[in-house]
Amino acid sequence: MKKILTGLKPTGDLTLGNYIGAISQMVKLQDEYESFVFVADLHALTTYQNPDELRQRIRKFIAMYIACGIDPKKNTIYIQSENEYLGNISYLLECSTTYGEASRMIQFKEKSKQNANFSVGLLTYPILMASDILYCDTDLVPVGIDQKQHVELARNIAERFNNKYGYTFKLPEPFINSNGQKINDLKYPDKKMSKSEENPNGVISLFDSVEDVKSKIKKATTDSLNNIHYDKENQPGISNLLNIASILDNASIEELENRFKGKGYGEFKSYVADVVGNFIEKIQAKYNEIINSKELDEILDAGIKKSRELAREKYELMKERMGLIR
Ligand code: ATP
Ligand code: LTN
Repeated sequence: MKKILTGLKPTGDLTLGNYIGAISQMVKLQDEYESFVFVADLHALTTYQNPDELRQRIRKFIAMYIACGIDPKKNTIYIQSENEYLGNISYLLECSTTYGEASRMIQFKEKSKQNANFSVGLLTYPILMASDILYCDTDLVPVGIDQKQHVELARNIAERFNNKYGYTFKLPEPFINSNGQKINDLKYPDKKMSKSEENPNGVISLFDSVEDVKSKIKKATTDSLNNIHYDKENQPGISNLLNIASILDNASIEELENRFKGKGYGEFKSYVADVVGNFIEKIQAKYNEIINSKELDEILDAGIKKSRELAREKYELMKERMGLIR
């Protein structure tokens, strides 16, 4: 059976963008693939995280994954930092990655510009991500479009390692949701909806109250064309809302355009607010059932056991291939 894997970093509360870009794709594919989902807590540390908040957020992530439909019976669910082999694998992969390659990553270029005191971890971040992907022979990596370049780097590193040392890694591929690709901020619809965004008005957190969600959608930035039409260039706000509703309500964009032909933005926004509100209500009910359950720890124990075994095997193989044996 082929394998899929994805991780999300606990730098803030999970957003609707995270759900659409990564989590919902895993839910869709979990019946056909052997699936791995984790909390990328090591990746969160490239910027300072308050330790108490981080600890709580990690558990919330796991419970929310399950509430969103990630089935613990079909997925290996774990916390990245509990697998100590990943850091070791990462160092060995760093030695097969050039500085030029790492510093050309778009995310590194953007984030290093935002903060002159960026950590070295920001540069090596995609190589740790390559370890996450390569240690268990992942075939497909469901991610949002912003992570595509990192998955491609993982593939290049794997290929180079295989050429130097003999076949060790399967070559992974990114899997991008062709429909939504990227959910944008409701206030600034040219910008990605992001969990570490400081202004909460344009971001739908999966933990927002239903009232807040509806109010944010009703206040979303639109345009003055008064036409419910998918046109990312000229109508980015309306296109974003069409994307969101289309995915959550399982309707095509064309279907929605036809349904709201000649209708006003107020009516359309009310519809989108109901769709998202119902979704949030449903997942939060499930989340509240599991967040304090013992079952959550059992799931994590089983998940990390399997993940560590696979990582240990791959680490030993890498060492052998590289001459790190007695
Ligand atoms: P940060 O604000 O800290 O950069 P983020 O909200 O961008 O966080 P990540 O943890 O970097 O989230 O991303 C987790 C997954 O969710 C990745 O696969 C990413 O591509 C996807 N994702 C994040 N935001 C969006 C979005 N707005 N639309 C679609 N996919 C998204
Ligand atoms: N960098 C990713 C999180 C992440 C990831 C991974 C995603 C870490 N390791 C492996 C897919 C596969 C992000 O979304 N910011």
